[in-house]
Order: sequence, then C-alpha cells, then structure tokens
Amino acid sequence: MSAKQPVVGILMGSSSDWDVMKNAVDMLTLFEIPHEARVVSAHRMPDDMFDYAESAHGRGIRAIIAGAGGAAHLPGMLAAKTIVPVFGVPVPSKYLRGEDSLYSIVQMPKGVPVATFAIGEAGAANAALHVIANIAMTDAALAEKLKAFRVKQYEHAVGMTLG
Ligand code: RP5
Repeated sequence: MSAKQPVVGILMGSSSDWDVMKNAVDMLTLFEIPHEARVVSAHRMPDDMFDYAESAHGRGIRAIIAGAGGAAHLPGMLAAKTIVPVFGVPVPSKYLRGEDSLYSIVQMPKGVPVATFAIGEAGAANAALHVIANIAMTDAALAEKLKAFRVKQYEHAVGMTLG
C-alpha cells in the first residue's frame, strides 16, 4: 500500500487472485498513484464488501479495480453500492478458465456499469492503465509519464528481431 492517502482501491475475492491482481498494483506503483489492495470476498464477506463500497467515495477513493473468479459478483455488487467507477478484472478460474468470470462481470444490466477488462494479467494491468489515463486527463505530469510509457513500448516493439 502507498503511504499517501489512497485514491485507487484494488479489491479481490481471494488471496488466490493476487498473482493476477498484482499486475494492477505494480502498474499503479510504477506511476506512483497512491493505492490500497485488499481481499474482500463478495460471498464470504458481503458486509465488508458493502462497507468498503459505501465508504469509498468519502475516503477519497476515485476508482475501484475489482478482480474475482468464477461466479464473480464482486465488481457488480461494489458498483451497486457506490458511485465510484468500478473496473472489473475477470480472474481465470479452475474449470472454465475465466470465461465464467468474464461473463459474470461484463454482462451488467443497464444502469449500473462495470468497465470490464480482459481475463487475467493483461486485464489487471490494463485496468490500472485505464485508471491512470483518466487521472492523466487532469494531471499534466502524469500525462507526460503515460506518453513516455507508450514510447517505451514502441521502442520495444520496433526493436524486435525475428529468428
Ligand atoms: C472467488 O473465488 C475468488 O475471486 C477466486 O477467484 C475464486 C476462488 O477462491 P479461493 O477458493 O481460491 O479462495 O471468490
């Protein structure tokens, strides 16, 4: 967790989601965005989930990245209880490899959105990058960092060799 007041919350349904959700944490750390990460299980800790959602806005949380696997209720239920934007990350599951997680998160009924990302590590990293891009719209220094990040990716790709 960052020492500064967190503006982004990263929640996950289990410590078994950490290997995936760590990718969001690493990205926020790279861009020096104050954040907090917690396990809050929708079906095992429903009251804690509601407490988190209800207090998030008042505590200064401006985005929630929520990852879960299987019947992944966490992002949608958080979104139901807060106006803070929720970014959902489908975590790969044992039997359906995360297709269940994806459909559980992405198919929110009209009126309560969850912005849903790819299954797994890419989704977690991209959820963080999307949050960072949103913050960068009103933070010139962060926008420059994000541009530099893209340049680095370009340089990596353009330098690729075959064989
Ligand atoms: C979900 O169930 C979690 O998000 C996790 O992806 C999945 C399995 O949880 P554990 O049995 O590993 O704790 O709630």
